[in-house]
Amino acid sequence: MSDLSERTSCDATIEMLKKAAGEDQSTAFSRTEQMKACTIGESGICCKNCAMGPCRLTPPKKEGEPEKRGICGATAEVVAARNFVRMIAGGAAAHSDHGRAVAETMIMASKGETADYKIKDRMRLLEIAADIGVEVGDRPIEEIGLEVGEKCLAMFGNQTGEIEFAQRAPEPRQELWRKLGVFPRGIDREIVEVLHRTHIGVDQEMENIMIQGTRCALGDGWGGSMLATELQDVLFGSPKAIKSKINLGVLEEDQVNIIVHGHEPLLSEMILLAVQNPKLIEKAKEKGASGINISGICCTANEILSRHGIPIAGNVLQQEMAILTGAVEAMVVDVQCIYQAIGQLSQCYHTKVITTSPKGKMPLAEHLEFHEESALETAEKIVEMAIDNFSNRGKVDIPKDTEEFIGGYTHEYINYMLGGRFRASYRPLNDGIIDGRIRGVVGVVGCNNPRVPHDLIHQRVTEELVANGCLVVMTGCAAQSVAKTGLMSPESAKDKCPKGLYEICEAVGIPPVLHAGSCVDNSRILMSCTAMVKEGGLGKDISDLPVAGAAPEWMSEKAISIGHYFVTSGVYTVFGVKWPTLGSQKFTDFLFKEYENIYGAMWDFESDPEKMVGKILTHIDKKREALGILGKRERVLFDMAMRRELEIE
Ligand code: SF4
Ligand code: MSK
Repeated sequence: MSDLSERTSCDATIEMLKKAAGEDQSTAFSRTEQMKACTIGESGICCKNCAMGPCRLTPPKKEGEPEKRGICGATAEVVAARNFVRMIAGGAAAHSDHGRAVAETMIMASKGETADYKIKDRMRLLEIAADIGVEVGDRPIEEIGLEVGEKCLAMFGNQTGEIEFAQRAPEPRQELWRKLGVFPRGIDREIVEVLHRTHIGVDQEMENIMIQGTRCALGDGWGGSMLATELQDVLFGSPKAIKSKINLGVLEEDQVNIIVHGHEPLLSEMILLAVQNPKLIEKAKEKGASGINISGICCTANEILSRHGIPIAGNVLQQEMAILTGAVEAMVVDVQCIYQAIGQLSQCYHTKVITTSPKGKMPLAEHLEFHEESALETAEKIVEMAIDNFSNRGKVDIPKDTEEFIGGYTHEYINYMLGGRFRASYRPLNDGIIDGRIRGVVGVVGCNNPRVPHDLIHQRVTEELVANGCLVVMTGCAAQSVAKTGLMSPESAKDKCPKGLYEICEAVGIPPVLHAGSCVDNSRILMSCTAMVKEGGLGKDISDLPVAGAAPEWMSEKAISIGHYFVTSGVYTVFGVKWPTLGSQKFTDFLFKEYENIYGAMWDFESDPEKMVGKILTHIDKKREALGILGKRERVLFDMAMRRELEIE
């Protein structure tokens, strides 16, 4: 493989990549070098929606040459739009099906059909009930929980009307969605309609295709993802700022190591309970281990971090690295972002990969199906399997690297931190933005992608945003990349921020980069933007705020869905790595330029991290100027020297 320091900024990952090379194992990093991306496919102009194709609509090579059309006559912009909205539908389906599982569990818990799940955060439930029109009165909590659960489940199947959670958005945004005909009706309906409209011979106008793409994405952000986040808070407790640590060094050499990986906390919460069972701890000791150690990968990690402070072993590109340590007895997976490669890799080490969802099986893994009625029992069986596997360990190589950080910043918790318990309010944040101490707020989210240096792009973008006075809110694997830098510790504010941002961080006791949770928790960022608008002084709609979104290392369809609901909710959003519509200039211009006239926000693409920050700051300053709060300010260019000795202005 090429120089490993150019592939990742994570030393633990480099150590494991060297081990993989020495033991002749392939990883996503090495396979990336062998698999060249198809340039026509990656630019969005290959259509395989029917068996007359695939049709590859490459642009004309010479001026005057006619544009290529598909066999059905489809133009490049229509093919690019169809492919793009199918990505949105894939992402929305993944997030929303996760939400459906949580709603179903909530109903079961409220009916007493499962002893393992209970309503944990009553206050949160009452707030949600009020928001979606469920009467509270003096009804028993389970009755309220049941009605809230049923109403949330109905949001999937509604054929008409409006998804209630979307009615939380600022009024002008809702009015715009109604005027444009993009207000989401039912989560499932919008996904199905994307698939229908993009079938051969249906919707042949890019603008109209995007109406449905937008309705589908909004059904994710303000529907499926939002209800997943909200009901998880009710069932497992709302996150609060909590200290933890990250990287492969969280694995323990003398303990049974269990990694939970995937997305839904329904499973990982039960594994957490199971590892506390004294009988199982005793059994682990009988097998020669000193205890049982649990850690997470990907968004499952973010879920149990935010609520319990459980350490994170790594992000999506580290799932193979964890197995390569030889120290993982079981990697327990459910859905999304689980590489099929870990089944194969586990055959060469002792790790048991255990699939648990009927929706996600894998060759060379053991399948132990997880059902809500017997959740804890299954979790205990899984823990026992891991304990039994401890004696099968071979050589163990655990990298030493770990970094401490603080996670658990929800929209509600930020509100509380800013204003205090009895006067929770976004006022200090809005005032900080108005008086220029905070330049703007940026949500940096999304995955890792081995096509770009792992972690490094996230870290560069975030460091420079902070150095330029922006408060950064992060989710997903992006948050895990930056947790490794120390920027998620309050102490970092002194060395990394300009004076104004530092003063606010210090007064409130927050780091300049806030870990806000998992991919579905991007809905928390929508609620934070809404709260900023409602607090006043920064315009009337989300599109007036000096805020932006970015996904510098994205790879999944979910990221496209997230980006699209950010943009159409009014947040300028820029993606890195590659952009999946570049084969059609017309469609790309529609998203990158025309969207600003329609939604007050647009998509953008920039693979260079420094230029990405430049675009974000330009956008934020444009919004500040429109609000009449633009102070003169030079951009801090974040070079290597600065990285070494950034001082307070
Ligand atoms: Fe080709 Fe049209 Fe079929 Fe797509 S739908 S594969 S463009 S013929
Ligand atoms: S896990 S969707 S790689 S963020 Fe949510 Fe990470 Fe992206 Fe999966």
